[in-house]
Amino acid sequence: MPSISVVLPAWNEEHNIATAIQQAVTALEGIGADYEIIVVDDGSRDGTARVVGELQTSPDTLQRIKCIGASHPQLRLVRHEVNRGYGQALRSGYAAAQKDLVLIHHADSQFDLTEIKRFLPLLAQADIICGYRAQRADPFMRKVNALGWNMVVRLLFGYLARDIDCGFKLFRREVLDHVHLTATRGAMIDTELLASARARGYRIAELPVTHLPRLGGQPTGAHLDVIITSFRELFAFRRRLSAELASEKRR
Ligand SMILES: Nc1nc2c(ncn2[C@@H]2O[C@H](COP(=O)(O)OP(=O)(O)O)[C@@H](O)[C@H]2O)c(=O)[nH]1
Ligand SMILES: [Mg+2]
Repeated sequence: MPSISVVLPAWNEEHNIATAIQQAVTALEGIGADYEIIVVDDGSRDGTARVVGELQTSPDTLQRIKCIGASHPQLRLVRHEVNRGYGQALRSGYAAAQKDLVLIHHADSQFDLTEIKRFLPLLAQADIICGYRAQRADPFMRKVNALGWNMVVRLLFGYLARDIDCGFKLFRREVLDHVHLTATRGAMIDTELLASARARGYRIAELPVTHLPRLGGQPTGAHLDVIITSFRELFAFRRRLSAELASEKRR
């Protein structure tokens, strides 16, 4: 039975979060997993945490989440008092994860989580399974940004994956014990995970995933300050990774 922590970062997603949780429940029950869903409320100013709290206390709302409030609840909420950014939201979720595998899920439901079925067999040959959006359902400028980012990452780290920031990833939790994640806002977190893990010998596999338009609300990943932070962190990480590997070699 797969044992999976779903990490679900959410920032002002009160209209989407219940659907996203329900989708995770359906997908994980569909594969008979032992699972937990960790919602990281990243300083939302809307009712995101309230909706999760309601789902935790009234199991009827989500009929299939059964042991809410018990000693081993499946739906967990981690809160940031103020917004800290996508990278830190994922890091908080990773720190809370207790199962053998970690699955990233987004609150805007741009992925079809039932495709997790196709990820599991790849664990025989890899430690990190990275989806790629064969047909990306995002605005044109967003795709251009992504192309540029992927090219820069490839220049700095070599080939890691075709769609580095794809939000549909599954990996062994033990990978987190061997990498040092520092990303704050923006896209760096995925590069940091993949490059750090590969440098320590972890294997990456890829497969195409369906990508759907955002369920509602606004994406914020392409704001200028987020892009600038991402590049600044990326170059600093390139230098730090070399230093980390050199010091590990000396030990
Ligand atoms: N962009 C962004 N997303 C966040 C943040 N904190 C948590 N999230 C969540 O991360 C997920 C991905 O965000 P989204 O804006 O849809 O990114 P995109 O799909 O790459 O455009 C969503 O579930 C957000 O609610 C944050 O500070 N910025
Ligand atoms: Mg999105």
